[in-house]
Amino acid sequence: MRKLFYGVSTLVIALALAGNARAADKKIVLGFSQIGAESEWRTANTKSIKEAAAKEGITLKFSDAQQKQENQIKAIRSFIQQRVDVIAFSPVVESGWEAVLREAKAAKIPVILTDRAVDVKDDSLWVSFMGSDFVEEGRRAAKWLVEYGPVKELAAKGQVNIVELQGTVGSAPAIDRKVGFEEVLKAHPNLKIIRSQTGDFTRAKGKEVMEAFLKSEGKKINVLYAHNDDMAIGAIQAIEEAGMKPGKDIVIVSIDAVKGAFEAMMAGKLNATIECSPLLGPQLMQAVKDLKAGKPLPKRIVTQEGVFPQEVAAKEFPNRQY
Ligand code: GYE
Repeated sequence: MRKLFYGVSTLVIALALAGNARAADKKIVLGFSQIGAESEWRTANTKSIKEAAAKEGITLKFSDAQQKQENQIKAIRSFIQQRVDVIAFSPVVESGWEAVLREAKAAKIPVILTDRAVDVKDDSLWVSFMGSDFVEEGRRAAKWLVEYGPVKELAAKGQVNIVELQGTVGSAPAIDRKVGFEEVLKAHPNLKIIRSQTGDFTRAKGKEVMEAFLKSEGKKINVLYAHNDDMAIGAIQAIEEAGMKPGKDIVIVSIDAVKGAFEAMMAGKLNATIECSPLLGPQLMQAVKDLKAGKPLPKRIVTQEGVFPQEVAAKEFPNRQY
């Protein structure tokens, strides 16, 4: 009897140990819903996330929503069904996430927001938001602009006409970059936004909308403020095709600081870019590991970034990672 008891208990202990070892070996599974591939920024962001997951040994289930919210919601539902350990996503727009986030919470799967914020009343529906301060980026663009020599000269003489290419309608960066920019302009009544329209963060749309601006406003346009570099690059093409000199006839400031912007600055066609780092992969993987280890995450993790005027482009270019 005693022998049998020891035998059984040894077996139980052995099984428990094996089970534990397997649990420790088990890789963390992260479901990530990406917006799409609309810009150089986004491509760099995807690369950063994939590389960081591979480096940390985290199993990444990656889904591309092709810039559609409905696809992101579908992807999140499928992550819930697959019972992933953590869900992370970059919400294409701010609103409309309550239902699916409640489903994730009910399934006890923590959600991390990367890059863009959501607008939900119940903050307990997500654990942490990591990404840039887009309002501050808008402010930085405007602050650079009001200090830029040629713009100062124009403003001393009269009205400076600005056209604005907005990002995706309803997205956090489009909303916030407009707010921050306008906030600074308030103290400079000679700088006026005369036209503002979305270019959906893409080169093609940026070009198309700039063509329309040029058609209706022509030589009146002094400044272009684009919510990302890709739209600025598209607009540069439109400006050249209209027989004007981008960076000279029209001063251009945009946001992201991707390589394409540095190339445009070195060619004298873009005047400044405000940095917005897409390299969120390493900090996302750290947060996922911390979560699984039971460590509390800060509710907000802000990315550190700078401003790059044309004068420093050639010197900075070799240091750029995206
Ligand atoms: O600026 C733009 C991209 O959400 C910060 O999305 C991101 C923005 C970025 O398409 O290029």
